[in-house]
Amino acid sequence: MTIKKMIRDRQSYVAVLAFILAGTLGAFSADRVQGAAYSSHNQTIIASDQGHEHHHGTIEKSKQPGSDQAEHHHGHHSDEAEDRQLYAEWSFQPGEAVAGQAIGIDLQIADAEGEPLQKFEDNHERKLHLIIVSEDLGYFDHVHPEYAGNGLFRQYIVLPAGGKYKLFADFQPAGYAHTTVSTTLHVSGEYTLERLIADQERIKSTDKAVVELAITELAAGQETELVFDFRHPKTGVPLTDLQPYLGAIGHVVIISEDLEQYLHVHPVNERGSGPEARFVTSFPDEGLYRIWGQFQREGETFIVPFTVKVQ
Ligand SMILES: [Cu+2]
Repeated sequence: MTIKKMIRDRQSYVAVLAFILAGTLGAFSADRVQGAAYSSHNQTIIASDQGHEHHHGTIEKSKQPGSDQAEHHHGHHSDEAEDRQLYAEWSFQPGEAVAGQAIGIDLQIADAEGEPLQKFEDNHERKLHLIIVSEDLGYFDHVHPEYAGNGLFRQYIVLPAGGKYKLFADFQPAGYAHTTVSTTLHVSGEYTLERLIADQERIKSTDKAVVELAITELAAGQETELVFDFRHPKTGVPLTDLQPYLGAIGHVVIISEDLEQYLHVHPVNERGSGPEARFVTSFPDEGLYRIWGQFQREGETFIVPFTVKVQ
């Protein structure tokens, strides 16, 4: 298991990380991370996995430039699934990101020899999914960078406050396994950190639905079922008019409090319209996790966040 890192150079702030998931078809996927040694500023990592809904992310601990330190945990067994290395390089413009101002994100993906990968499979109607969260998991965004060709994905974002943000990109180059890479972005500007606290009641209201989340088992390493139940926000009547969002009834992203674990989970039955949506996953370790369910109704998507404690 290894690491990751972050590097700063004169113009751009480049950080990279990656890891490998060697999954199995079972409920749990094993993952494995490999760090790449860096030299100057073009960094990278590797990744590949055969897992489907279970993506265990990893990230770097940022240290002083030059101090390579990273860590990863986790990795139960695994059939040694075929690992194909790839390199992912993040860069940000301007080099110093500022809250309230546009930040350009480039993610360049290349093969082990550094040749840009050209073709990416669609996964839920998109080639690449980019999730951005603040350090305290209070901020969440899910965007789909434009594919500019030649292995380059681009996205502009504006972040509301300063602080540390974690970015996770998941994608599948043709001929490779599904891969997740991540990095940390430091943004100048004021911010406050909220303490993450497990919900007492797993029920959230939005103007599209009142959503209740039932979880079968909150134990690390166990198969866990997440069942979202949708009611009309005014009448309380069970909703059956949920609409597909990116080809499925909903999408769930789960991130651990320490920002090390990233799970992107798709529904057991993609075609439903309510009043329930079921997802199966496995929390890799104990601790607090934030769960964001993304759904669509009346032509608009809505997000419901929950915080749970896994024993
Ligand atoms: Cu997405």
